[in-house]
Amino acid sequence: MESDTYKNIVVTSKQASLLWRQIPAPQRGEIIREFGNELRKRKKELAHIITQEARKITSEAEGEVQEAIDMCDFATGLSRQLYGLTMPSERPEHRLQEIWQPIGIVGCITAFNFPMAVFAWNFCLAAVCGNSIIWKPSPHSNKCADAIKDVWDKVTEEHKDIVQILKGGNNEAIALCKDENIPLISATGSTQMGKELAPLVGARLGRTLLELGGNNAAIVCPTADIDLTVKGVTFSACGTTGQRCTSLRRLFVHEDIYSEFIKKLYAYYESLNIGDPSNASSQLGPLISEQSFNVMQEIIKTMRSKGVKITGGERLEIEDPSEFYVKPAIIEVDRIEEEMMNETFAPILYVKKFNDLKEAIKMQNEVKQGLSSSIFTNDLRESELFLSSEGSDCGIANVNIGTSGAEIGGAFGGEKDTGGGRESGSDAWKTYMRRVTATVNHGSELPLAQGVEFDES
Ligand code: UN1
Repeated sequence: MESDTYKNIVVTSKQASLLWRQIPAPQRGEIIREFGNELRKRKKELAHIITQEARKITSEAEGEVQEAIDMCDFATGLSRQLYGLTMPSERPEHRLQEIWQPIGIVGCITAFNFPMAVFAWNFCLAAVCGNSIIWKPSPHSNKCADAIKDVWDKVTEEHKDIVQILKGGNNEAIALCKDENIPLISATGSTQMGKELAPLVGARLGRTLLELGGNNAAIVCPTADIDLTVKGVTFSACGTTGQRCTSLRRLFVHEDIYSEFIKKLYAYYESLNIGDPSNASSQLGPLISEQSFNVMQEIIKTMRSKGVKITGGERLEIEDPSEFYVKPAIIEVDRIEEEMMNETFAPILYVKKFNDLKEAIKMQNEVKQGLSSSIFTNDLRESELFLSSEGSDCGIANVNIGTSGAEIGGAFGGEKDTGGGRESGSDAWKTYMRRVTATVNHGSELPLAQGVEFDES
């Protein structure tokens, strides 16, 4: 894609990054702090836009803006902590150290389901590290992107251009991925999308940070607190109408507690309020599109033909007839079905019995994706096994909470088909910088490393 608009965006972003990177990091942090303060002031207004466009319930939409605010606070703190290590040099009067430098432009591709927070994960780190960002939001969340851009522009006239928005679809994503001006592409979306985009970036030896599909599982052990587990499971399976990459898709329940647990799970599902997401009592809004609904129905149809027990899954015409509200589905299976191996971006929860924890962990890990996982237990040995090298193979492993709803302080991302990237907290910032290893000789001799002799005279 070589349109003038695209070229302009890249040129503007590049120029903006050259100015921005000269600002000392703590001062960049100050500007990000102001961005966070402005988001705080406009939290309800921004959440409302999320609810209107992405159809998230009010509380989750506000939580999403909060996630962006938290990222600003995190980046402000980080602005004084972009530490480089100093290592002892083997040579006298030499210093060996790492210096972290900005990389330039970060290309950021985000999905509809976290239209502000995932941008904030990337932008706050990119910006505190001294980079600019070109953001391609999902076509389903352009208004959210405009609203965020508006907040940023109000915070800084001088550096407003470090945020550029590139609206569009596949072509725009492909253009970013192929563009040698963009050293890092951070992309959130399906595994299929990642597999299409990553080779384009790889072909020019660019860097990718991929946060792709999940197929998250939870294991419920005999000592689990059943009421807590039912709530944790339901929030993870039904929150955001099952449209989080961290949504719970598969549940393995120990046979000793299976019947008590499943009864309570059905009862809790029955009590859920499904309806207009701007209504304070709603817990599930509609699916994002008719296409999502159709995909969900296809899976349910296939599972029905297999004769398994399915509860829910049907459409509810409770509001605007153009929207797709569904009853979240529970599908009880006796064996691992092929459909469970794939991520369906809708509220479908497969439930299966187990009798041996190692077997449950094996089933949990036996999918291609590796994003999030949970165990519900009060047995220390079980939770420690789950967190050990023999346990969950995911990037996120939780004990006694569900698979979704991570805080920003930890690094976020997963293994295998999830793409291996890490965003948000911990040391994820390092992906947004280039590492310079510097050896400084402050003596008057030139000793060579490894004792090499070259010039004897
Ligand atoms: C996503 O669905 O892409 O952990 C991100 C969570 C949220 C982020 C989800 N904090 O569920």
